[in-house]
Amino acid sequence: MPQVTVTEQLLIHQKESPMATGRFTRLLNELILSAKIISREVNKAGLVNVLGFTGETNVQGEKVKKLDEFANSILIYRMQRSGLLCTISSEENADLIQVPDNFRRGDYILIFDPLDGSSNIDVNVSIGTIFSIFRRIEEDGPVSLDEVLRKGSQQVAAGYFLYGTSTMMVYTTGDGVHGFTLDPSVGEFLLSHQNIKIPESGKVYSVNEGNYPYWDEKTREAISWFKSPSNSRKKPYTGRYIGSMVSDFHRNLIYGGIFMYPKDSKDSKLSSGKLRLMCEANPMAFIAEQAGGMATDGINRILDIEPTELHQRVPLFIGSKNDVLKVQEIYGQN
Ligand code: P6P
Repeated sequence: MPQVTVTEQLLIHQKESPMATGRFTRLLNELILSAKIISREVNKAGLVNVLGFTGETNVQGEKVKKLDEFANSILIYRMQRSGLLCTISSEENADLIQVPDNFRRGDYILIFDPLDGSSNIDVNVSIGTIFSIFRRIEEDGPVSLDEVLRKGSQQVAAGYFLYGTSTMMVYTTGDGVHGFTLDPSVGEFLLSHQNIKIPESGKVYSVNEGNYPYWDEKTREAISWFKSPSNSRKKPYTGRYIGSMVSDFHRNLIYGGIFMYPKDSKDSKLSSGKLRLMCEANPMAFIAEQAGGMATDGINRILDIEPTELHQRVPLFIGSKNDVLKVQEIYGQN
């Protein structure tokens, strides 16, 4: 099978887009280089002193691990200098990260979670970088928060890098979902999963059952359905929960299934769920829909949610279409 690199795939897509200027291709290539650097550090985390905590906490109130900080700094450093962005938002930073005046600005907006699943870093479980790209509406001048707080349906691209048994890149630009696997011997991401489609119904459900005491009745009913022998499959789904959303999502994307992080009453900060709309739910929802799946907050389509805050959280039910529809049906029942 001819080896197609992600850069070749981007150039093919660029040639097919009459308005393409090459800037978008360069933007993704800058992201790819950042991910290769992060992958190198993640894959030797056990060998050098990048484990453990920096002693700081981020805007989410979570302890920052050294690899979190490293990934965040690599992405900010490289993307600020790309000349392709007008502003950046990171899950680790409370406010927008402006492009310094001495760097050229572009018309793209980049939102990312630099290292999702970072609580798993010290135990060698897969983690990932998630990104979401918008094109600014205004032509020039300072970028307002309103220009960034856009519905997920307006993304021009979204994807993730998964630092697992191999390093993968999965992305969409609205023309299907494609997966690339890093061949470390040549340092290139090679096309390994062309036009990924998620099975309409899955066999796997992913949720943190430890939150059961904090769920409302509808949530308990929805999750119990997947565990019931009288569901539409006439047997319970298999439970799989890694605790790293990129990893859980990726398995369900390939095999079929549903990932759920409902709202719970455990912590007032998490009363709308734990996952962030802009840097986690939106990009993954774009990918899920492009692969034939669905993503809702239990009732509303994720990509239709009008953001009001940069780090707002949403309940998330994402994956195989029929499984997400079942959740929506249960929440919609009176
Ligand atoms: P819990 C990682 O911190 C993360 O944001 C997701 O990657 C993951 O799915 C979730 O939190 C795990 O949360 O509460 O089950 O440990």
